[in-house]
Amino acid sequence: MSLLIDPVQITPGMWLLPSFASSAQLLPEIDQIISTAPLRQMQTQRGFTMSVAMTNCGEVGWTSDRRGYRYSETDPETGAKWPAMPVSLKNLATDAAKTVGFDGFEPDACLINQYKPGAQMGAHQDRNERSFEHPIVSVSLGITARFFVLGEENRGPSKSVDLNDGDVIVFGGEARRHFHGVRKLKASTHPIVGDTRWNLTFRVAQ
Ligand code: MD6
Ligand code: FE
Repeated sequence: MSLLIDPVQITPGMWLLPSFASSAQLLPEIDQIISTAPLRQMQTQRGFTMSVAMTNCGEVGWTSDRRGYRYSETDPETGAKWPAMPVSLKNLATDAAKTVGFDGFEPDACLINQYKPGAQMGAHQDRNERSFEHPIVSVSLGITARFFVLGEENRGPSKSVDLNDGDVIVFGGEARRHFHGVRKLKASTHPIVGDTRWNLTFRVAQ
């Protein structure tokens, strides 16, 4: 499948790989992960509850609570280590990065986001990772969401792209520091995934 992919550059450093991933292949992996590390709606430092439900796989996982954002080796809900990153997921991320010139991408963390209609993600930078030299690879499954990107500051004009089932984004170079987010998800149904959007972001956190 990936041989047919034509990467589209959205902004410098941000690439879209349309239909690079398959929800039929990935959903069973996600189900397995959430059976040991259940989805949860995290609190922000300011005390808001996120509309997106999250969990992780990998050596470390991203978490948020009243003390702030960080990566942790254990799931604060269960005290257990996060489930290992399935090799098939890791290879997908490594292949996507390589397709646009980031060779040797070896993620150690994967944040799994579940969106239901009405969920959104406000503009943010991903900056809890130790280094910005590595890209983030982002896989979208299920119903379509509108992703927006700004610049190094959280203002000014944004660029938007609709992320459909199977679409992969590679977010590296100068884009790695750019603010971005997801507009409120519109209700719709995907034949395999149902009324849900999944987003998996693969990172080199440590
Ligand atoms: C989402 N994605 O698509 C949220 N971050 O649901 C992100 O926040 C993101 O797609 C860094 C790099 C790529 C991303
Ligand atoms: Fe992000």
